[in-house]
Amino acid sequence: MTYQETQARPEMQDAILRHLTYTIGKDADHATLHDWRMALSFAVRDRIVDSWFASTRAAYGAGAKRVYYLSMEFLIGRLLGDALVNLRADAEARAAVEALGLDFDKVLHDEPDAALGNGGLGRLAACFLESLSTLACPAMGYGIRYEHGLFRQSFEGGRQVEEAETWLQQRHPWEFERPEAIYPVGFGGHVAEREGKMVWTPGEAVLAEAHDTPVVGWEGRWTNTLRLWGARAVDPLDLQRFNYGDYLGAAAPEMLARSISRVLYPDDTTPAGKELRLKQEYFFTAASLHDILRRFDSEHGDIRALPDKVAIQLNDTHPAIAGPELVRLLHDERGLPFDEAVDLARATLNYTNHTLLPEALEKWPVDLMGRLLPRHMMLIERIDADHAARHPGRSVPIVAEGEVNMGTLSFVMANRVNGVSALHTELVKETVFADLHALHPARIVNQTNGVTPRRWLHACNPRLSGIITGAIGEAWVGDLERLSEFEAHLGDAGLQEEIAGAKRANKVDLSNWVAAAHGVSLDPDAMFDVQIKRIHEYKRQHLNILEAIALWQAIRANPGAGWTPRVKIFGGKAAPGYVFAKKIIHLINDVARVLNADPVTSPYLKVVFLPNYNVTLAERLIPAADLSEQISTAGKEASGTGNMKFALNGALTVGTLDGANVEIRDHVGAENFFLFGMTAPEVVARRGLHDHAAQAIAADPRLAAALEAIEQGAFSSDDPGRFHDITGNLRGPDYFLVCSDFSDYWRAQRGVDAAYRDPGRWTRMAALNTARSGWFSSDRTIRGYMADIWGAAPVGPGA
Ligand code: Z2T
Repeated sequence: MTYQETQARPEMQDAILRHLTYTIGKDADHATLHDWRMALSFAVRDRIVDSWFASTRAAYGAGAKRVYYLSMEFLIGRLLGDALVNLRADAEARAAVEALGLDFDKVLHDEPDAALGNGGLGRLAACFLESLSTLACPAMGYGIRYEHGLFRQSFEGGRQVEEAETWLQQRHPWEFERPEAIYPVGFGGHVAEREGKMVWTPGEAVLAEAHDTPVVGWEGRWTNTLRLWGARAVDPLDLQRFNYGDYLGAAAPEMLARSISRVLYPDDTTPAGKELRLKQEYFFTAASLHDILRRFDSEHGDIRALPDKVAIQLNDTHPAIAGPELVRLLHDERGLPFDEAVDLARATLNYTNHTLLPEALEKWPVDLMGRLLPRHMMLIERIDADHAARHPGRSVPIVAEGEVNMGTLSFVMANRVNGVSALHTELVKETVFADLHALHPARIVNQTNGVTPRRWLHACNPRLSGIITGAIGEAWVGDLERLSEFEAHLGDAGLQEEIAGAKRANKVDLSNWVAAAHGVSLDPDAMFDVQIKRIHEYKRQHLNILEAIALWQAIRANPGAGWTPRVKIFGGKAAPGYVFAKKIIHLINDVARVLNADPVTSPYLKVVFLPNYNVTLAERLIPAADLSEQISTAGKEASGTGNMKFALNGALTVGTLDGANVEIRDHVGAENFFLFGMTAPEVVARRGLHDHAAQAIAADPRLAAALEAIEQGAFSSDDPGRFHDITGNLRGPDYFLVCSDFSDYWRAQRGVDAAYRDPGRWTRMAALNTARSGWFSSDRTIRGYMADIWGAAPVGPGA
């Protein structure tokens, strides 16, 4: 049947067939799953575009203040399902796709997962974009259109293997190329004084080309733009070389230019320190600021109004070069006096800090900065001298020991600096920025992270979402604090049964998927205990696996003791250069192999490490989780956001008083949270004991036996010494205090077991976690940024 032959059909079905025919150029009889997914995506995109234009017009019409979110990372995941949910068109689309004879879920799962980020920082940026649209705040995200996002992970013999990720290999239906928004970005060259003005003549230039993705908010009321820059050569082909027959050399300029947006650096909390990385940072920051000023100029006359009409958020220090670049644009290019340029830039810029790990704070060698960005290096030195002059004897240097401290630069150039949880913000004031905080006591503010409830409850957990809506109506989806109304219904035994049934069905779904995708069978009646996040010593996946080993030994010693069946599920990637983290992955996989093959213990304890953890896998795991592992060394996890997603979906947390765990526990109630471990000040004190690990091991025979089992090769009989680096570290420096927190973790986990053995009690606690997690919506976070940092207001009609 051809498009032309058919008669009237429902609108969505018609739109899908129209796009299949005229956009994809395929006949329904020969269309592949991919063709259908494209056709549906284009049909959905059409509807978003209507809302997009209306929003753009409304923002211009109101002369509204714009918010710009500059981020090296946007961990978006899939877009189709989310867009359908936000447009309230998911049921309609399902019906249309099924009427065309297709499996709707298969079509959705055909979409690649856009992983233009490492972890929490990038996923937070994606949640913020969705909330900015939901709240009708005129905003734009700016980032890099990486050709290759975060690497794909697989395991070979238990070891992590990395492969390039290729999300752009297929046509990407969500973006619009903007050939009219192309800016040159310069590097290198020299600076000369001409008629009293400093003029930078770059030695090379690349083009930044805009690619726009509309981001639709809840109910399609408002749509903002994510603008990602791709790098291209100014002259794509060196004709002279081409004419000499040097075809490879002729394409070299294009290859070199494109390398800037080729690949996402896979390091999460440690800076890459590579020249290409600094180029990426300047590339997207310069293009974004150029674009922002161009838009400002088209709407407003006087550049002095910039801070009234523009608020720029720097997501960590990655775009910190925005400070000197904005000063350069205002002072060098527009002729404002230096002081005024600095003040205007500072009134416009804000900076979010995402980590306290000292090794994570970006520093660039002065000679590299001076070579790549000579004018910026001069401006940084002048900003530094200026700041020092204003605070004689007390100032904190931006440039010291031959390096530019990007955190200090960001702080000095920001109107507001924010932490991402209450505890983290206090620690920011007391540690990294203590001296700057003393000079600028009003600058640091807190904005505790949040997550979008559309993706992280309503879309990924339709069963629980439906139960909540059945009890309190559906207003909670756009106003998550209304989840508190759910609590009054929890006394209803029928409702509790429904909640337990939904969790159980989610666990069956996950088990079926794990069996099909990985050939591992899980028992949906066992407790699903989940730790999913980047692999890092401070996040302490090794504490979790040590507890698994100790538990295995305890079950073996007394199999009949009434153990609570548990499946420990791990997911997460290690930075390719982080050798210790990769060892932890290997250890977990080796332990899993031995434990799962043990006929005595495996009915009670299994361990699985699912490869290639990403947003899509999180959407499968979180609704099926009973227990959320949030076990970082106190003071090290700035906030965490997975912790919020789990609580919202009715998983109980076993966790330390770290990051936003503190606030989660305050909200859900201490009696509904399994707390263990030292507090942040106790951690600092404990580290002062030179033999803290040895003391802890001597005091806990379970810990001692678990370490000995690893050392004796119980999990690596082919290579008993394989994990000596791990056990040696734990017995020695143990900087993250795995040993010192072990006994209390074990105690808390046995409390978890006891609670799980009482299903009524467990379901009540889980449901209270859901009902009391409304505060963790990223809508609340964005309202906070709008009020306390940006001075931005929503715009009608979305308002
Ligand atoms: C990251 O995901 C985070 C911090 C970073 O510091 C870098 C990356 Cl890629 C430079 C995380 C924090 O570890 C986490 O606690 C927090 O919830 C998240 O950022 C969002 O704020």
